[in-house]
Amino acid sequence: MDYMDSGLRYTPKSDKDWDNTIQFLPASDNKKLEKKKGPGTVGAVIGVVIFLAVIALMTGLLVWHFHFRKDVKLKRMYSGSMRITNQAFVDAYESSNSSEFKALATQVTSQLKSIYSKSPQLAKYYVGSTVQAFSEGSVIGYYLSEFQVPKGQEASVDSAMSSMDKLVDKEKRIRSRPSNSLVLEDVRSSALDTRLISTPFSRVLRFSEHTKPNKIGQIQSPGFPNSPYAPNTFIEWQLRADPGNVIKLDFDTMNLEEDCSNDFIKIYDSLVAIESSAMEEMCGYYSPSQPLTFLSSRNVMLVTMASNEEKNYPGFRAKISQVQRGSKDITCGGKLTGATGTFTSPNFPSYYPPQITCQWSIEVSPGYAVKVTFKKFLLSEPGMEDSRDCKKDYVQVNGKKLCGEKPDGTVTETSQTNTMSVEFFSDASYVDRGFSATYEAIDVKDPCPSQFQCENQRCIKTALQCDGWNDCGDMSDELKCTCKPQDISCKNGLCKPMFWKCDGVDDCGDLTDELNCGGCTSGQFTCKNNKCVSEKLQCDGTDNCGDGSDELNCGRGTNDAETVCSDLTYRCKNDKCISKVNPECDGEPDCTDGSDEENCDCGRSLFKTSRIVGGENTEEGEFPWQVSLHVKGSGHVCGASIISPKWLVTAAHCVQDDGRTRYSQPGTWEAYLGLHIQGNIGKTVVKRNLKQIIPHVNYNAYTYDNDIALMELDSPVTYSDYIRPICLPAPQHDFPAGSNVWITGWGATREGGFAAKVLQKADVRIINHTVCNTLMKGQITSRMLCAGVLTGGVDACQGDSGGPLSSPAGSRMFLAGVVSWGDGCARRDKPGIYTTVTKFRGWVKEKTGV
Ligand code: 4AZ
Repeated sequence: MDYMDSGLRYTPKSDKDWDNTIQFLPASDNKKLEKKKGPGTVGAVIGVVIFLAVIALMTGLLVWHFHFRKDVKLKRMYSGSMRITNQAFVDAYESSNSSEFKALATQVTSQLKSIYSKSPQLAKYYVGSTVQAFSEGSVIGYYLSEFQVPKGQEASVDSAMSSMDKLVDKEKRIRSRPSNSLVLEDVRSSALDTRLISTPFSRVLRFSEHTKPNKIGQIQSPGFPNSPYAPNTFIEWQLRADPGNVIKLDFDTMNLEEDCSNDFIKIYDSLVAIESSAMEEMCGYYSPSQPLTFLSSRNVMLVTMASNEEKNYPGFRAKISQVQRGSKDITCGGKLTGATGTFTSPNFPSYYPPQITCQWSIEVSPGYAVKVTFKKFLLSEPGMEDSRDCKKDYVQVNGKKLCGEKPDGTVTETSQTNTMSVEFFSDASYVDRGFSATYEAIDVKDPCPSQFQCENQRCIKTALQCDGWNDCGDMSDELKCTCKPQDISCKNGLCKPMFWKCDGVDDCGDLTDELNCGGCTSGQFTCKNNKCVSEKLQCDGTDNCGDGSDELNCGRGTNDAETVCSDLTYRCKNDKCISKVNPECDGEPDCTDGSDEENCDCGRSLFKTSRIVGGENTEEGEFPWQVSLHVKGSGHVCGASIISPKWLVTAAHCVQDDGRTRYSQPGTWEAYLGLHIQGNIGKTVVKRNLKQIIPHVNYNAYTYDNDIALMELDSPVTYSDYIRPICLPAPQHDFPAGSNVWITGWGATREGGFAAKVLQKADVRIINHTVCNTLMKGQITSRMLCAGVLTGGVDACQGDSGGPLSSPAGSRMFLAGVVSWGDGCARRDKPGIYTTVTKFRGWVKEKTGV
């Protein structure tokens, strides 16, 4: 049968089938294919040689397969804990050198082996276990188990380990137990943090401490505070307290590398690093102004610290003490009566302990209802940020569960009767700062007496309703408004203050407030000076507006059309003017002499930029032109910007003498370039003394007019990834109202607050000059520029002065302003005021040549 013709295909099933089905194609010339008869001995020798070669090859393969080839196996470590209920704790168990410890540890390891042997997945790969510690209750054992798992099998081993409790049950049932075997309960285990296995630590240190009643002990990273912590080091501190106590760990310094995948501290409610008992992981810098204390649920705690090769920071220091269970730090709940009151999660504003349950019963006078407002609400766990079902830590009010992180004061709950029950629950892993709440008795019929009641049940002053601000937090005070005559009536029903009209910012959200600005009719062009001219006169070569704005952006093709010079046009080196707005360093040669693309090695950083008050940490090198100006011996005082290898721009008010310090003298200062974190003077940082300071002669110390100064470094710096200049804008550079700009600095993170350690950035918008002058009661000169967020909350503050207001254009940043002054920080309707750099472009050139 011809298989091809029949359309069938044959799939061999066995070697035997092959034999039966092999067919040879008929040779076209049988003669040619016939074996030639040759000399017999030569053929035999060749045959023997080939045979021997095949045998040698097969032997080699067998030796390689059985002797050298190894399956790729991965070391997998699990940490765990178990309660041994038929043993009583003796003090000797605290020391791993004691014979008592060793005897019990041997029993635990042999029992673990027996447990693992009940699981086919585990038995195959099990290597061994070590007992790490014992603690009270009856006896709790902490262990590490090692497995060698073939690649790809990790998940099956993880899953078998996660059901350890079932294996323990199985063992209990199957085994004809010897009378002295251990009775185990609460057996828990989880894979050890991979960072601890994959990193080859060059040093591993272990400390143990038993706290004493009424005594405060201390733990700290080695070398603290004199030297940074060592690289590639893993350290653990096993902390114990007397039975009936819990451990309090109180950090006074916490300053590690920002990236937790490199250096981190992890705290456990256990004596081994078991994920299900992890309380918190920390890295980066924590401000000492915020308390940072942790409480364990029992009398043990483990603190671990790991560092990698690079970037070692000062480290940490923490006090350790024991707190009796039942003392006021850790108790919570109870009966609350009276018309108003407050209550908080235990240890607030620091972290609540794991495994705690609290219940408050609030009762107010009959006829009234209970209203609870959470002023602070921080109950987040890693990975649970978006969770709505509150499976981990939660607060339950009137049967409704609340969890996660909520903006201050936005969570309010009201009861139907004069009683309310509030429960708080924290599970075994991860803790947060918790909550603070107030309660009050309210009249159900009039829950917000003489106030406006928001949909989220908050009460706000009636005057705040329909004022343009979202005071309720849910916008309910700004909906269904009949606007006052002095307000803008947005099409979407919102009312906004009239002074926001035509400020370049879409305040209504539907652009109503930015329509018809300038009042020109259709067919007319609105000039920068608000004059109206016919659209036909645009780009006709004549300045019809009177300010040249109708002759801007008239270029066609690559080279922008040269035009009549005005205050708004860009002047090339050859004194020809072009109409393109902001042509400098935009990558396109616009001047016929190419001068608009000269000196353009500026304004670029390693990073694309995607709290200062309301800001966030910058990446290292994100704002490489930012400089920290230190007064020698007293630290950071002002910011500055690099404009060339030798020159910095700062604020004139930073360099004014006062009674005690001669700020005007170069010798007073040192400039830190390439700095990211105050105090961390790494390899990327360059410190320079100053050669001269040139404040603007017209600086007015009363009005802050002309608040700009230049600083010459004593020697030029070499640019690096962390040190680069910002672009100086041409005098005509346009920074339109509403455009986004960046403020950066190490200044205070709230009005009257502490300075930031890590360089902060915040995104704000340029505010219309007229609007700003109204808001700032006529104090804004043409040498000042306003930027901020009028709803408040984001601003430069004390210590940011002199630093840059960086404006993105294409892939570069231009120095739009110098941080100068403001009415407080981040206040509503009070923007930050900056020195307008464009007004001083000629002065900078004259003084520095840049
Ligand atoms: C200052 O004192 C300062 N909110 C800087 C900026 C602002 C306020 C104060 C703007 O350096």
